Amino acid sequence: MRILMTGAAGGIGTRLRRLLPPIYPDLVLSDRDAPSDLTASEVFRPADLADPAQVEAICKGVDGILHFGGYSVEGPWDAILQSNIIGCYNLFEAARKQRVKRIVFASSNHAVGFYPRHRRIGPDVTARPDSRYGVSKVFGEALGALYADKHGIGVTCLRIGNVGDAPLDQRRLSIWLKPEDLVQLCRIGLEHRAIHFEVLYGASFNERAWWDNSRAYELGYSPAGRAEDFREHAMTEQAKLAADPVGDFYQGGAFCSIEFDGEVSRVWASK
Ligand code: 15L
Repeated sequence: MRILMTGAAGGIGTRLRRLLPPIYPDLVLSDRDAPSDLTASEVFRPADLADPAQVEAICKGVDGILHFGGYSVEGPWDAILQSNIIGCYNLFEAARKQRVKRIVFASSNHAVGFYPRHRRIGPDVTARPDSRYGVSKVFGEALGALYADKHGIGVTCLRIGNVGDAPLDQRRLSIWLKPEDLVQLCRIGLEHRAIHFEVLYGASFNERAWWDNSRAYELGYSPAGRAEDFREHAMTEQAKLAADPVGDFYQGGAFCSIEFDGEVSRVWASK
């Protein structure tokens, strides 16, 4: 399979550049600017997601796409609009025109960040985005459903928690995703025969998980990472953080408290 990965210069893209080549030797990397440490063995094609012609050019001859490109945190509306709304549309549309068979879309836990931490949620819950960024991820999931149902592209949306070598704080003990486990989820999206449209949670085996990820397990996911192995480190880091009455209550953490207006007391009424 020829696989295109957008967002190759980003945090997740940088990790996947090291992990994917043994599995997908025919890997094409893309981003607006080339990663500074690009090696001679890597194939890189620059593209601005906001430019439809550039996006179509990188999709030529591709069997599957890992779409990790775009704006990856909360930001100004125009930046989110260009990268994650227009850019995401351009990507799905280019994939349709170029007859790409599979897309794995990097959605985010921030599509559902305003669920309180005491709620266990599955992939079918109503969207509760915690930011403009979260709204753009809901939009991407909706595009994925449309292009699966109308155009037959096999789409997997991964509501990614936090990818890294270890969980960074208490919240991340629930949502941590080991990079190798992300690779497994990408492989399911690109290769599993049963994929039509799926929303899966991008989390390792975390005992404190807020998410019911049983569909991923049904599809063969077998995560190697276990957040609790890093509990002490995460709790030490947590102790260094200031209390955040809004962010500490909701799954989305600090994304929920950014620009939060009004009564903090209304937080406790959340279901
Ligand atoms: C995300 O979606 C972001 O891309 C990442 O930078 C982290 O903030 C992560 O969520 C998180 O919730 O920890």
